[in-house]
Amino acid sequence: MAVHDFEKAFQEKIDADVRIEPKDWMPEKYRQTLIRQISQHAHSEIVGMLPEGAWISRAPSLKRKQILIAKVQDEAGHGLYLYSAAETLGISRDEMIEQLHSGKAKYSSIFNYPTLSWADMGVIGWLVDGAAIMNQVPLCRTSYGPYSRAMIRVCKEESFHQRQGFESLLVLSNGTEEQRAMLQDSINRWWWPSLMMFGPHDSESTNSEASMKWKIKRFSNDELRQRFVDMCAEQVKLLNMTLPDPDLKWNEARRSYDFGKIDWTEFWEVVAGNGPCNKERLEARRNAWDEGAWVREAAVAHAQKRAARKQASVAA
Ligand code: BYC
Repeated sequence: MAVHDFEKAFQEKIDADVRIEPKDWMPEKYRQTLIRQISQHAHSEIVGMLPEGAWISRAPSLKRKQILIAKVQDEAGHGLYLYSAAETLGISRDEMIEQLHSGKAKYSSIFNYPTLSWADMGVIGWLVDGAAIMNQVPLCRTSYGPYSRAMIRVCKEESFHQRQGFESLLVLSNGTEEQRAMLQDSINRWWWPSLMMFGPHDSESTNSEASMKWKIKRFSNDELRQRFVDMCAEQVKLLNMTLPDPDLKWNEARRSYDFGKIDWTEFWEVVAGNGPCNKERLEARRNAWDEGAWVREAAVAHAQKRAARKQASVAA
């Protein structure tokens, strides 16, 4: 078959919602797009552990500390499922990590903002995990089999994360004046960066056209962002708080909320590595990698010893 015929057969499979599996033929650009998106997603999970990890030792009670530890561990697990899914496309884990550490691979802009108060833990659960779920539920039906299967498990855990976040905010919202002020301040700081998680406007989204054709993405950045705004504009009322957007207004004709302009200059600055915590985050990841070298070496030595012992017992 000529390449053109392979491409045609590939697109027909996608159109018929048949999953693409690792050994199936796929266009090189499809493979590269998936490696880019899945590895960036994996890096986001791993870097995403840092802002929350900073509050484990400062959680206000044993119960909250246990929940936070479990959540951060879940995120490590998500990173691992996703690195494994990306490896099925022919890139090694070491290469992906190297791309993160050298700054070649991106990770979500949201994790370059600092966590300044305890309320940030709940607000990250509500807004950041909420945005993540909005974006990731459609990925459970993405066209690449290993990615879609990883996302099913990730989404189940993410929805629990979101609920625990909102529950902790309900407690704060019924607390003292000081706690309510801390909560409002946290919402004010996280709202706009959460909207940026969905990526640039559709008109600026360079990867969307191909990703939609290949059903890697099933909804556009702006569609998902709008759904998120509509959801949060209602939920914030339950907290008796406000979203920091004077232009947020219900539009009866569209049956959606209108909202204000996103500061895209800030977004691109953060993506380019100039956000408040970019340097700190990458340094933390590089240090963790270097300090963990002995663990990786010990694991390899142990595996080799076991393999040699097994071979010796088979030969005997
Ligand atoms: N931050 O063409 P576009 C989590 C880049 S983990 C940084 O629309 P695409 C969580 C984009 O990469 C959250 N960069 O791209 C973890 C592209 O540049 P390149 C992560 C961004 O891929 C722990 C350029 O801008 N979620 O939720 O079609 C605790 C143009 O964009 C961002 C995922 O990774 C951004 N926000 O669409 C709690 C989900 N947005 O690569 C929570 C999977 C865009 O061409 N990923 N860029 O140089 C996706 O669904 C898609 O990749 C995106 C972007 C919707 C994010």
